[in-house]
Amino acid sequence: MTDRYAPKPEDRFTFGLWTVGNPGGDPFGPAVRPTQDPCDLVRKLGEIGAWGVNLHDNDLIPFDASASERDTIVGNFKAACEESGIVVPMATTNLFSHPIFKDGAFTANDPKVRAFALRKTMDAIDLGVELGAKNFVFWGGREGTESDACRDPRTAIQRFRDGINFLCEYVKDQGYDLRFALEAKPNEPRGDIYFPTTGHMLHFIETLDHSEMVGVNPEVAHETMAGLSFVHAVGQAMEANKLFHIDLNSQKIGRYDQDFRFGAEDPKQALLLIRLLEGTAGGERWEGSRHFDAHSYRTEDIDGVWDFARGCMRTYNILKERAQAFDSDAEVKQLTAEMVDPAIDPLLKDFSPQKVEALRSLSIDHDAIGAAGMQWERLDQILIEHLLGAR
Ligand code: GCO
Ligand code: MN
Ligand code: MN
Repeated sequence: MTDRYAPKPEDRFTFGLWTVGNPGGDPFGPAVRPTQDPCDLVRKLGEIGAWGVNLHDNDLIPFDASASERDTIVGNFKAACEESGIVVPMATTNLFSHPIFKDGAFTANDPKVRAFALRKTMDAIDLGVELGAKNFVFWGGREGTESDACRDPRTAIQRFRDGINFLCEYVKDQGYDLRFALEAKPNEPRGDIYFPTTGHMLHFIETLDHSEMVGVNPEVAHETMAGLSFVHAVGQAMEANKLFHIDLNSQKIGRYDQDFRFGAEDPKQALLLIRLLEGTAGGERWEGSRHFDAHSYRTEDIDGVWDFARGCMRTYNILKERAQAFDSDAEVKQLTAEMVDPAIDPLLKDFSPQKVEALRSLSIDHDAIGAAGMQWERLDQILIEHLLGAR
């Protein structure tokens, strides 16, 4: 029997080397799983039906590797990807582990740190392009503070802008076909991180020299940590044509960055997100990678890691089917049908003094409208019943 939820290449599921390779260490205890070889991870990802793998430079190449060591590692990795039919759609750079970055990379006060960050990122861009990546993610994990006495936040923003502008020019100068995706997070590992939400990033992007090359990489857990709606953040990014990449996982509100298996904590929100990405409620399907930036519970061994990875993809496909069922439900269509009023709609945009007059002379029974129920209780119950497989 064929499994209708089995992942297929066209589903575009990707995992980071750092996700399925996460050995389970946390601030209170060491690793509980062995370190896995990146080539073995890629082979296994191919076996379980993923489409691609993403990486930080140092997930593959040790921080202090020589040029010839680097080339050997990259050669073996490319061979493993080809053999497994796995692509590398996204790459990034680790600007948070080495102590040189303890007070930030592009925003650090010391110009030598900022120079080192630019150099390391250019090398990581070269690596990503060599592996075929079309998106390069910036997650400024250390770009923040514990004490804001150390730096004017305006200076931090200007330094970050200088860095991204420089790197956009580098990509153009090399003739690379590569876009940047900026990832926001409110805190952790810093007390506060600059540009804490996707909305902050969307504004910052518009201040760049080459804003057309730069979009966002929103993450479920990060927006949820800030107590915000991920669906709204992704919707705003899509509406602005700035959704370049996405980090899927799950998270309880008010906790540390949990990076749980996709859909584990928030199946209803996950379903609403999939409606947007797949376009089941209207609008075009978003064609980017469905990237899982999550990791297995610390309780698991290596087999548990693959249960985790299969679970992310399977839950996505089950929820996609549920979203399609919800949006083809006749009652849902009727409840959500767009209200059109050809006499009023043209008055609501494109100001003119005549429209002001027309708006003022409209007869609107505010009490009757205010008294009518919206039926969103009914709609949400139908959503829940589709989610639970009862409809
Ligand atoms: C985190 C982040 C990272 C980034 C990754 C790629 O909270 O640790 O989500 O996992 O996404 O560094 O840029
Ligand atoms: Mn992330
Ligand atoms: Mn995260």
